[in-house]
Amino acid sequence: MSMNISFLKHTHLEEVFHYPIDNTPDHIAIIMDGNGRWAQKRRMPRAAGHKEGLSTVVKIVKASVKCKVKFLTLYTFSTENWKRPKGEIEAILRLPKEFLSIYLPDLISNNVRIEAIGDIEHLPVHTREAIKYAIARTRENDGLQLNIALNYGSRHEILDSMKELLTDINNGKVSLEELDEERFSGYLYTTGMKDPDLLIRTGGEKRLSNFLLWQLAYTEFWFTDVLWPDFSEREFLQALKEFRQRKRRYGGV
Ligand code: V0D
Repeated sequence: MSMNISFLKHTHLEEVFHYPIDNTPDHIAIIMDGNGRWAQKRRMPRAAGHKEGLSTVVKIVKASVKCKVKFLTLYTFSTENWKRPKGEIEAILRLPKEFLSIYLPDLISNNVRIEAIGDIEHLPVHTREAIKYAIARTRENDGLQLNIALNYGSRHEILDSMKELLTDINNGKVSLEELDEERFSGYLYTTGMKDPDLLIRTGGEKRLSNFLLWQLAYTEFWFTDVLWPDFSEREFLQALKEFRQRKRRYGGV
């Protein structure tokens, strides 16, 4: 296999860990919590925690490429996050450009496709443009699909879908008889994606926080107290291992 793995070559994880790809979840969703607390513990501004969290994103994207994960959905910014201090919001919304200006070439050469879920139209221009550019530049890629959930809220997504669906029903494009779960799923932001097989939440909380409520109906949940900036390939592979064990157990019944 001759793919350019330039941004992987400094990690020698393949020598340290065994990367089994059987029973690997096709779709992993992650709530990357604990960045602010990580910084506060170090008497640093919360924004420093988000920036450190960006390095973890790089590591986990690399590991996902290696494990042949098909979809990785990262909850980067929720609709509720607008309640935070202005300075912190501004720092967070600079991260896409910061990340992409360094890693977009590597993502392209690793066949990663970037998608956004959520309302990106109401973001600052520099944030929106960086993401739109990355989506356009990676549209033809068919490796890992990296879904960035930003300005995302699940109830809002469901209502949005409902409004579109009702419009189509009013116009006679869809009839009530035809409406089933599959058809409704097609109206969500995750159109065409398989539902997540595994949800990871770091930072110790055990709730969904308005993330993918419909899509997580049958998903395995894996929680850790580790704060997102401290989360590593090791924990990620541990989550995958436990996922495989759960699958094997169900398979045995
Ligand atoms: C902040 C910790 C990657 C959690 C991780 C909404 C919150 C760092 C991206 C990103 C953020 C990656 C690719 C891309 C666009 C964005 C990101 C935000 C915040 C802004 F195309 N991490 N990350 N975007 N955090």
